[in-house]
Amino acid sequence: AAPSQESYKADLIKQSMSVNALRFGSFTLKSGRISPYFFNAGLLCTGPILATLSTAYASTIAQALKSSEFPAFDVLFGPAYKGIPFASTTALVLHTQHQIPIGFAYDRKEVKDHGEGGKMVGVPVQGKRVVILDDVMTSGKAVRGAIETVRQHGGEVVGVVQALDRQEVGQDGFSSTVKEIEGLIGEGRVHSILKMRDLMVWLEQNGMTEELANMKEYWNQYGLK
Ligand code: OMP
Repeated sequence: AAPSQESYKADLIKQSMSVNALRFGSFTLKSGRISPYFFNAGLLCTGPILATLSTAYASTIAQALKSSEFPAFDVLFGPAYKGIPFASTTALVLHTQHQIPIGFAYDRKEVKDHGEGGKMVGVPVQGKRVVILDDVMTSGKAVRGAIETVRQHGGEVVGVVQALDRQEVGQDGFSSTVKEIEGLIGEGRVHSILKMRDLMVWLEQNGMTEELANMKEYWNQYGLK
């Protein structure tokens, strides 16, 4: 049976910290904001961590299907590069733990002009319902690119699942990135394994008071109102 939500969230936080994929300190983001934490999914690269992460992605997707927030879909799309291994292992876990049979696909950053050619690899998305698997969303720039790629190849994007939702307001200081993306693909169609709030709960439960204080300060400035 699939593990409960709370256990896979705590497992993912602990294991991410153990390989420095989740760090607390001071980091400058793409947006220029100075963040007290940073999540680098590119370091989630051991067998045990892939097992935890894919189980968590698969459980998040299975719940979204169960609640009907995601419709039944055909293809899981993992944008290059970080999305590629995660989409493949998540497709595997959806099959082994949830009996949900889906294909997976990914794109190339460089278009191939020989051999089979093209930008897409894996199960064709043409005429298919597609869920995009993402790592972190801040301004939504990366995920907007992935939505565009799937649409250009004739697929319908029916969901986005991300590892971490930073729950930040956009550059205008009001809008939420998740709401903006849901404006493109439908309400309730963006789900995440972890939210910034989950990290704060974990810090509190584990007595990391200084890190928690910095997180609260950042939340007051850039968190969803
Ligand atoms: P957007 O494209 O602005 O949504 O930002 C997502 C990207 O920001 C990720 O793909 C990373 O390149 C980077 N990022 C992280 O990986 N982890 C973080 O905790 C924060 C960021 C970021 O720079 O905002």
